[in-house]
Amino acid sequence: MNIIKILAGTAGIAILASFGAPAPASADKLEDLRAQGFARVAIANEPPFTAVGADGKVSGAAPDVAREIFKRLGVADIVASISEYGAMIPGLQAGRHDAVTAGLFMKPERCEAVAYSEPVLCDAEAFLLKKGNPKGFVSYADIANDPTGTIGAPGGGTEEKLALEAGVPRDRVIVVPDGQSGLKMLQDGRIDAYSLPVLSINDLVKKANDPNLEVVAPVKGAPVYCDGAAFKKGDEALRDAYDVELAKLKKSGEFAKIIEPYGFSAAAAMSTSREKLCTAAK
Ligand code: 6CS
Repeated sequence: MNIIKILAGTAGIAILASFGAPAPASADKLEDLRAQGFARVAIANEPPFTAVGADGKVSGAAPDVAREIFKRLGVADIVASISEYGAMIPGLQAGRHDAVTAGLFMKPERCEAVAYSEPVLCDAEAFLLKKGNPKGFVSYADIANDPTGTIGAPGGGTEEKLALEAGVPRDRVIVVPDGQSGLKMLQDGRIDAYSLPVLSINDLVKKANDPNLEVVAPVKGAPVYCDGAAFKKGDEALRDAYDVELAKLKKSGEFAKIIEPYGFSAAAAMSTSREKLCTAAK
């Protein structure tokens, strides 16, 4: 089968155009992926978790770990498509992705919907605010308690859920499609706070070159989350094979070499487990 990866537009979204019928699905998903020659992964384009360059090159800690593991499993490459967090699990369940490798944090309700690998990337939550933090927001509850407070967060993302659970009314939680949009909305005063994981916010600030920004990290009362690669329920054999290679990477020190240059802690991921994260208090 002749596969061509077509880079569409400036978004650099790697779109797969396959010529010839895809390998027929078999009972062995890993064999299917080996025959296909690549694994289709969902990402968000939120550095340093995931990133797509102007040339379409996919990087970021999550895809870099996934690429290495799939290679060791005999799957030559990954082909990424950008998705909103809230659409990743439905896309996986609908067969549009073979895995989600995007920093999709493990939480009990997600663990019921997908088959997660063991932990990969851990991070706390942050607020991006105007310099001086004019409304004094350090927690999601602060925003809920201020009737004028507004917060931007990814659609279907953890920060959106944390804001709603803290009591911020739906009309004051603004869905933001990506980091650059969130930064602009904050700079233009359309939101009071923009919430993403700490490393994502720090990456935005580093690139913004704007002295009128301030970061609150960690957000008071919000847990540290960890992601894993997410597989479709039913693909547990593939997930287990992935975990075997992930464990080898962790043990050899290669896992740290991949993720720590991005700012992530290998020790943080290795100090917890899927079981702990999937049974954590809701
Ligand atoms: O898993 C999530 O929902 C969150 N994960 C990341 C890496 N960024 C924002 C998103 O809400």
